[in-house]
Amino acid sequence: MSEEKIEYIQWYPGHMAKANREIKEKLKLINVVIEVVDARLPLSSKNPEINQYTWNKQHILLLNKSDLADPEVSLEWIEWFKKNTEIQKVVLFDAFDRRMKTELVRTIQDLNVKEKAQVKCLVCGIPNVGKSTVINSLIGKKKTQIGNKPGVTKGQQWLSTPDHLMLLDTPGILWPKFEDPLVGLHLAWLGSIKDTIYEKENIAADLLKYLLIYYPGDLEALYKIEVEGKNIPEVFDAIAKSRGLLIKGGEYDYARTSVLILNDFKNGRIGRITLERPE
Ligand SMILES: Nc1nc2c(ncn2[C@@H]2O[C@H](COP(=O)(O)OP(=O)(O)OP(=O)(O)O)[C@@H](O)[C@H]2O)c(=O)[nH]1
Ligand SMILES: [Mg+2]
Repeated sequence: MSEEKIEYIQWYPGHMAKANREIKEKLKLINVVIEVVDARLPLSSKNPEINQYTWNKQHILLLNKSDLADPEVSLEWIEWFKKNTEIQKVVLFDAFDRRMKTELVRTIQDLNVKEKAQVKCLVCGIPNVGKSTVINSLIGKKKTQIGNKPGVTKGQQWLSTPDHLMLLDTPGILWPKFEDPLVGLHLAWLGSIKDTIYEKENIAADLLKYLLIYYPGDLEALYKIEVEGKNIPEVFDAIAKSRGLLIKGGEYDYARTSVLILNDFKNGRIGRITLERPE
């Protein structure tokens, strides 16, 4: 296993361009744009093209999955977005927390929009950040399909909430080119990119590199290993050994170990982790 290999990922399938066009067609109806990003990588998971939707709307940025993110770094990000962007409301959110849901409804109702009786909100963002889960939370029922992989929502759908909000659920959209290769890597970690288009061992090794720098204690606790003084291939071996992931002949099974590490991150089992910090 090489420590140096960096994978260059691009993913912009045709259905995303179509979803983008369909959102643009609906914009005239929309009062509020609720842009959902993942609090663990709030800049990489923010689609720059969404600025085209928001310039003449009320704009709420939800840093969702905050329960999986490092709480201290999340507060730094909230301050950063408030200082460096024009976004009206920047909100730390956990789609499974009812108190946060109540606060979000109040935030939406307090916005300066004309049609107060039935505020129409576009819920948008990249794949797998929790858009449909946020909608279920606002409705208080499981009305939309969710799943921890990209592309679960296939088409637009209007849904109404008991608080008289109209919410438009939309498919996750990425943008045609990630200028910075790190963005593609980050989105693979989040499960926002189809996992058949990249080499899992490289992506998992890159993730380990960051975890070893910022959260070595969490790795040690989850996998019951010691990382002190170990390089990435050695940590990989230690995890495979600890979990008994071997192939015939007694060698470590890197393929299964990679999937294990990537799934543990995606599902928040490693700990509360933020892998991107404000400068
Ligand atoms: N821990 C945690 N998990 C969440 C949260 N919100 C959503 N999830 C999980 O994230 C995964 C993706 O959720 P979805 O709501 O399907 O994401 P989406 O953005 O609608 O995804 P697409 O429709 O594929 O674009 C699911 O496994 C959810 O259970 C949250 O606040 N915290
Ligand atoms: Mg969805």
